[in-house]
Parts: sequence; C-alpha cells; structure tokens
Amino acid sequence: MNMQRRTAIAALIAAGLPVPAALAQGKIVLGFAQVGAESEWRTANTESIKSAAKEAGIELKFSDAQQKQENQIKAIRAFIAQKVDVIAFSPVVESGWGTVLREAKAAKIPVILADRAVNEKDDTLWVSFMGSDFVEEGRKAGRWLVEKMKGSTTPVNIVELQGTVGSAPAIDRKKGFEEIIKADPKFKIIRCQTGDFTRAKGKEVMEAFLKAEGKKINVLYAHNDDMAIGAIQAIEEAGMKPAKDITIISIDAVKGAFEAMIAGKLNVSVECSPLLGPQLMQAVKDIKAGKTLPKRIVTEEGIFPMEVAAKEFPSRKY
Ligand code: GYE
Repeated sequence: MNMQRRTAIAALIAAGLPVPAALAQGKIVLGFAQVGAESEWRTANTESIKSAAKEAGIELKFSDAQQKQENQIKAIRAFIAQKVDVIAFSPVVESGWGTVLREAKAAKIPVILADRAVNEKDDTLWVSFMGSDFVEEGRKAGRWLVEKMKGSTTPVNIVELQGTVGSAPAIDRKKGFEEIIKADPKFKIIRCQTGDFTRAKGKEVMEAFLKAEGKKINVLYAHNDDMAIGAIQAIEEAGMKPAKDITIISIDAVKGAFEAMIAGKLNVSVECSPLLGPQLMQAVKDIKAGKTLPKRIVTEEGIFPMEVAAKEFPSRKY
C-alpha cells in the first residue's frame, strides 16, 4: 500500500468516516464526463469505456451530460470535489473550458481529453488528447466525392448536415471537406445546417433542405451516420431514391451505416472509431505509474464505400 493511500485511509478512520471501497482496494478512480447518448457512435464509445474500465480494474465514475456543456462542467467539478485520480471527458463544444480545467489543475488532478479537443491556448491544462483526426475524415469524404464525380463538368449541388454547433468534429469535418472540394468550382455547398448529430434532427433538417431545393440537390454530406440515416428517411418520404437520386456521404461507419449501404441507400461512410476505452484505461494507468504520455494520440481509421459493405459487415465491432 502506498503512503498516500495509507494516510488517506488512516485519516478517514480517525475521523470516524467510512472508507470508500475503491480506496480500501487501492483502485484507481477515473471520472468520465460523457457528451450524451446522441448517436450510435456515442453509445459504442460509452460501452467501450465502461467495459474497458471493468477489465482494467479501474473504478469508473460516469456522467452523461445530455449534450449540455453546463452539465459536463458540473460533473467535472463533482469529480474534483470527490478527488478522483484522473478526469477524462469528451468536450461537447470546443470553447469555454479554461476555468474548470484550471480548477482541475489546481487540485492536481490530471485531465485526458477523449475523442474531442478543446480550444484553449494553455495546453498544460490536459495531459493528452486521444481521438480521431476529424479534418482528415472531412478530407477523405471530399476526396471520395471528387473521385466519384471525376470527368463530369456539370455543377454538383451539395447540402451539408453539420454536427453539433461549435464541436470539434463539426468544425473540422467541414474544414477538411471544403479544403478538398474547393479545388473544383463545380462543387457548391448550397445549404448547410446543424442536425446536432442525431437521427431526428437529421431527418427534420433534410426535410427542410428538400422543401427549399428539391431536385436541385445532388449530394448530401452528413457529419455522422445517424444524421444521414435520418435524412435517408426524409428523402424516401419525398419520393426520391437515396444513394441514387442523391449521393450520400457520411462519417463514423457504425453498423447502422453498413446496413444502409448494404440496402443500397448510403454511398459511403468514413470510419471514425469510438473504441477508445482500452487506450484510455492504459493512459490512466500510465499516468498513475508516473509515465509521460504523448500529447496527442491519433486513432487510425479507413473509409468504406457501399461496394465493400457486405464483405466488411461481419467484422465490424460497432
Ligand atoms: O462522429 C458523432 C458523435 O465526437 C467523433 O460525436 C464524435 C462524434 C461522432 O455523436 O456520431
């Protein structure tokens, strides 16, 4: 038993207070402030974190912020008050984290950014940021479209379903995609609106796009599969054929996207892996063992067009 733990247990006993099980067992305690349960991706991410914590013998305090930054900030403050060993969170939006991160730093609790980045100049406020390269995902989506429309000179009208306003994946996936398509003026984004990464909103916004632009729409670029799946419903209800009348590109490559591709309703999905749990638990253990972590850990991922969907489907893990 290390000194710190022994002293903490002795202090609790002397004060006549109960000794928490995790402390008695010498378990590492991790506080995780999750975004919510907005998408299939997020559900798989939560499941990965919970099962990896169990496997690693790490006590997990898990909080679901229901896509509200104020709830995430509250959860982080609660973790600080509970003196957890490490705090990890997936910031719903990029900005507005300085104050609470400084509070964690003052309390000497290391912070890991999981999945999404923050927009803060002082990078000593977190130990490591692990997750995907969202700009590159946007580029992959763009490159696929450029290749698909190669040789054609007619204008390509694109509608874009953005992720949560101000979130790292929404900002970066837009940026990467635009960076690629701007090379050819035939590509035009004619409408762009947020669907908040959910199926319901994706459907609703696509309905509005269809009402406003109708048959002018050639391509839908959705920042995640859930919004694309919602939009597919809207397209079908409008009497059009998804993936044929409108080319559909999305991101995540969750099972629902594979099902849509196999059914011939989605053209392509760029992979974004939610399986961050094992990596996160390893990082938590490394921090506690005094190791220095890389400031940035990037997830490796691919891209899946509908032609390979049936073959790939059985080996998909989320
Ligand atoms: O693409 C989307 C989710 O942050 C990478 O959040 C994540 C994104 C993911 O809700 O489906």
